[in-house]
Amino acid sequence: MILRVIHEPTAKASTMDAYITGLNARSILDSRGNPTVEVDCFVNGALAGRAAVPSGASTGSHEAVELRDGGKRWMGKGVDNAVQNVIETIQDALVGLRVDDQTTIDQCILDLDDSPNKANIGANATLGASMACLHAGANVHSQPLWRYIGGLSGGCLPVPLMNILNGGAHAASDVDVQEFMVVPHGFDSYPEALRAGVETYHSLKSVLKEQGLLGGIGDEGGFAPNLPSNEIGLSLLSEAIERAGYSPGDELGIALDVAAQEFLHDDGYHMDGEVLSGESLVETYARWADEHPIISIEDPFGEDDWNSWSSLTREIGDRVQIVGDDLFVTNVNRLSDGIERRSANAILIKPNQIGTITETLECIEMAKSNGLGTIMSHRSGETSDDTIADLAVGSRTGQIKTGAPARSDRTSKYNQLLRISETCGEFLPPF
Ligand code: 2PG
Ligand code: MG
Repeated sequence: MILRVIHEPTAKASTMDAYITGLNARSILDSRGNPTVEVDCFVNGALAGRAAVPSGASTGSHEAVELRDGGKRWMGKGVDNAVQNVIETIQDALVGLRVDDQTTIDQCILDLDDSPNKANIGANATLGASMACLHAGANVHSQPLWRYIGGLSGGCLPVPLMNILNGGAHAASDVDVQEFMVVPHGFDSYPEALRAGVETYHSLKSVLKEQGLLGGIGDEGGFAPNLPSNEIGLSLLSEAIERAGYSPGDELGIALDVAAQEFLHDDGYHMDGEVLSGESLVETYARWADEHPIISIEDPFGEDDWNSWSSLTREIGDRVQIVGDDLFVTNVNRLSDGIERRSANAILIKPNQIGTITETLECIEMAKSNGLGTIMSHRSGETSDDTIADLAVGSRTGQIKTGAPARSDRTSKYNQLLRISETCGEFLPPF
């Protein structure tokens, strides 16, 4: 038992003159070595908030647009135009606004781009500015970010969905399923849950080593072996959970992100060397859920295959969380369609899919008020920015997925949640 002195701000800094006086932006590197946008927000001439934007690999086509420069420099992935848009256009619009009025800040950003998907300014520019202002707002109120976001509702630590075996677009292996995650839901606190997930990660390493399967690491820090079939990945996870001394199902469950859009072709879903229809994939998932401790399946079908989604949710939605990522893209319009069609019973929340904090929070609110589960999420390309940890706690999503417990782009989020757990004890896994 560690006894510690709690250092929480007691006096409130003066917020009388908390106005944005400037923004700065630059291109920095993300975890895959690609450029991404970082933004600074100045209040009264002093740096008050900083944020960096993540980037996906298996991106949904309905996501807000990530502005890339194209051409030869940085293999076309430069973000100089997005940086320029922050420094000129967005800064012009925000200087003079109260930094703690996030709704107005985000509305002013939205007013700058009349395209339906932020294609003119770039969602990487808008999210960088929006998040930097959010940090600055918390700072001028001398509040931890999660508390600033949570307000009177306080905060709740999320259960981590830890991606310990990587496949699909995140690995150079033959595994079709993108993410095999362990979910330590049978524990009393976030730190204990995290420890169980970390121990399982290390156990998986020894299981893979024994079977001669230990090779590279995927983009999110998980192991990335070639496997005879996708289902073997499920068995390996259960073995790792048991090897770590835990009970699969009772203490740690398995969550998948199939990212099926990545292997959907004109003739059907290409999985395990076969071409499957949506209907036969429904049967496959139902069988997997019967035979393995699966508690959550994300993106089981393509982003516009609405009927297969509804069919799976009808079939196993009473016992398995069915999560829309590419399907909903953190967009309230796509989400309300899905609610009407009963396509899923949970949503993945990625701030950069939509491009501002206010829209992200609105989407969480819509999901919750319609009884859907909510999972805050990183992207496969990340930085050390840990904003999503505080967002998950303050907006009480209940779940977070942020990769393996390895590589500092992933552990920065898990570690921030450890810090938050020193003052926020609520932990209510939804499983
Ligand atoms: C996903 C994410 C994060 P990417 O599909 O859920 O794990 O991957 O950022 O590549 O879209
Ligand atoms: Mg996904």
